[in-house]
Amino acid sequence: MNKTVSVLGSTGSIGTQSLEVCEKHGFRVLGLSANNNIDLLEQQTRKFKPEYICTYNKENYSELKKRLSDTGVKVLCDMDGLCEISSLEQNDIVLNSVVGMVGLLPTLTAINAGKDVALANKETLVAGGEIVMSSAKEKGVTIYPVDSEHSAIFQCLQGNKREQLSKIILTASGGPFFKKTYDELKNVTKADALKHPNWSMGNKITIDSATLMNKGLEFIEAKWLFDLTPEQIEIVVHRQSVVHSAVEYNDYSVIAQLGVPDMKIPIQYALLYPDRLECPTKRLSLTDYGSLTFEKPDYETFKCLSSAIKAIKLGGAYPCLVNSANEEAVKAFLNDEIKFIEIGDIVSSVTEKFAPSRINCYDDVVKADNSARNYVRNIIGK
Ligand code: MN3
Repeated sequence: MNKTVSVLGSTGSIGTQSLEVCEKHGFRVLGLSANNNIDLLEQQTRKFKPEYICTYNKENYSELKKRLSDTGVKVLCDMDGLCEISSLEQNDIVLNSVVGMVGLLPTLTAINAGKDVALANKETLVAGGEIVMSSAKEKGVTIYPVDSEHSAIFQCLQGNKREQLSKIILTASGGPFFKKTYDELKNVTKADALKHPNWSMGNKITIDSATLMNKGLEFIEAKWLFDLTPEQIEIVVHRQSVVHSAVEYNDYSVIAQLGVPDMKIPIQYALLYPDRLECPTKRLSLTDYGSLTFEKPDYETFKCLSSAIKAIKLGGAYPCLVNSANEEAVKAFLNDEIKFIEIGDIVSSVTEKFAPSRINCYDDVVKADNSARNYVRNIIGK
């Protein structure tokens, strides 16, 4: 396979797995970026020999440049560096697995440069769905979903008529606190929240899986990616994470995508589309599982989930506000400034406290993002 790929967020969980896929299929790696893990970024640079690397955190710039002075790599930093890499002419596809709102501008820059994007950054579509999808359409760029659920839906759409789709079924693992009551959640610790039953992921997304915010964000992403109404999206708790999501058509035939819970499968599909070649993972053995279960989520206890759905129904800046408030609340929880249960309380107050506003351009996203973060910092008192 002769493809040229840049991976933003290459030292994270998705980033490292993406590089495994690139290695397996002999892709040329053109650009890499990291925030703070410069040890791993250095190793990756020596192994994959990209032409450009970027540290988002400027403070690492001179150290990284010094360490790699024996190589020919061009070292960049900051948002400018991320955007330079994402718009490089030689890119066939840009895999964006940056964490948080930081990922939005590099996605928009790649799209404007006419580059296809393999998207693993949730905030891109949650905060900027309207502007991202309209620029992608305008530029004729394809956004390949990397998240397992959206990849599953994308796979179930192949060979069928999109206009004959009646709804999608988005599966959720339920996280470590499935079936717990609001009162029981009052005393859970950081260690409890960081233990995910099926997937091993970064800290931010692991907390989002525990609050079910992750599924709320995926609900919003699905709406934008597949041009659905909120009423066309059903969330089902499926503890085994084997059915990665499904699509129902007008004849009530439901097509699902299954596989072991390993992100390398959806990453590879996004990078190799439409090809299906051997993936560096395990095969699914249904008889090893024996039974698969499906249940309804508890929208009252898991307030983040209901708030995200409410936000996308209200539209405008609400999805962005809810997302940024969540990012700030999760940061505070990981810093031991608030309790687990407070994340949902804070996030759910956003749709009540903010007046409706529109998102017409990137600056509107930045404005909404700032006001939601200030709102949360005020509540916490920092
Ligand atoms: Mn997912």
